[in-house]
Amino acid sequence: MNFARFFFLFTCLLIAPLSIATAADQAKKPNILFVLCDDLRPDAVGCLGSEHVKTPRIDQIAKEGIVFNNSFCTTSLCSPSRASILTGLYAHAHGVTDNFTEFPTEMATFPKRLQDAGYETAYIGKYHMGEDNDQPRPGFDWFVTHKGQGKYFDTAFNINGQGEKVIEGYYTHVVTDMAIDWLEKDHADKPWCLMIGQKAPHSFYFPEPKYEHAFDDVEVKYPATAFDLDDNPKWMKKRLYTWHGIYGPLFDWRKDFPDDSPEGVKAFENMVHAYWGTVLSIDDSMGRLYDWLDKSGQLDNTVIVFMGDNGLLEGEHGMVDKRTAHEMSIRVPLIVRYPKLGQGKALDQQVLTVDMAPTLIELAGAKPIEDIHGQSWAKLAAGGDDDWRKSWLYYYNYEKQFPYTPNVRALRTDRWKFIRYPHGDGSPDRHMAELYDLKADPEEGTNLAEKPEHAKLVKQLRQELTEQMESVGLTAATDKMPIDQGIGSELPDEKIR
Ligand SMILES: [Ca+2]
Repeated sequence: MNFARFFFLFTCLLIAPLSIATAADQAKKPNILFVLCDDLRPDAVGCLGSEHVKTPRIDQIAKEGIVFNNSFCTTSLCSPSRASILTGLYAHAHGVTDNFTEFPTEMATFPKRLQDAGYETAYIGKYHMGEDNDQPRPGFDWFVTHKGQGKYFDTAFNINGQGEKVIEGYYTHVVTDMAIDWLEKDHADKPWCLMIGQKAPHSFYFPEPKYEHAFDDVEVKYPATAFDLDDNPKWMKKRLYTWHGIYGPLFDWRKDFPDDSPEGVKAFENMVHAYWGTVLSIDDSMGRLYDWLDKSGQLDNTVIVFMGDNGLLEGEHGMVDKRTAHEMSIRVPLIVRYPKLGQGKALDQQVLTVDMAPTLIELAGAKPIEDIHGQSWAKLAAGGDDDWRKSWLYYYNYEKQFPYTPNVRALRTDRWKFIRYPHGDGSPDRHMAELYDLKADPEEGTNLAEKPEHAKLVKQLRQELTEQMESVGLTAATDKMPIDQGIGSELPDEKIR
């Protein structure tokens, strides 16, 4: 045994008694309620910074739990990010690198590990890995989903593979009803893990009628960064007029496009109002779930996770949608309530989607998945962890179906963000790089990448990015990506919007 391995084992023995779930409290394994929202920006939640969206029930969970101030996705796209949450792996390793790839059924996931540890598991709602597949997936004893994106009203769900059946009503409440029905079943004294995949607040945004006009009086402007693109790579200006730009169709909220007139902001305002409206229903759902746990006496023995799968740009840098490495694209809300981890805390360390699987496995006392990229934040949350990561890799691969974002390889440290745009064929980068000082310039208004005084820093960050990539198995030889064919002006195929 080499010294490093000995030291690792020795350290494990030292910290084992502190671990949250030990053999002694098998009988009290916590339940897990994991609510995964779709495309939810942190600042569309009251307690996470929204001035206008009131979310008292989510705020209550945050007040009684832990708020992660710096929580990120490693790829800002629905299916890859969901697969990273389940596996603890980056997208190239689990293989779901776009929204059309089926999740590999043989892959180890945290729900499978929980099942092996005696948990009863369920998934209800939007799964969205495998566009046309609504059949049950391994790792879940109960499985309800639908094909594709689902609809805000009257979605055809498939319950345990029994066939499609339209369930009338508003999606957010329908899945909450189904979730509570499942919770009420007899679980034979087993601990349980329930994942709810909310559709909201994914485009196209349709609030339920009672919230349709909730924000009529709120003025929404394009963010200042939308008009400040001169020091950015040129692809960002090209994106302005596309499906993913603020002058484009805005998920049908603008009928005549492109429109870069000042009056055009009204369509943008309507879009944002509708997005916010869908979040209000999420808050109601969280309230019902919280109340059910409270009434059934299981509140404090349940790990409640409230999270988003990826971020969403709402006008920042002139963009809508996600995919890029900019802050609002990569930031995801993460709120966790589990009294054993503490109450009323806020953590500033950077945690990632790939950390969820190892964390929940540790909290459940289940068998770890080996060789994954994420790490459990249970110790960090319970009492701190001086060795926690200081930087990490973000990446995204160009999609020819959505040619509005280049290949992205980026490094985010606690202070800096460095973004590269590889061509895809090993030739020099396709676009100018970006560098932001996140402490001085959290909105990423000033690109410092070409400033001579930062040349040395750029070199260092470029090297650190290469090392971060290597740490997850990505080298010049193995990092395969499509050729960046540039920003397209055409609309995406109607079937995949
Ligand atoms: Ca998503």
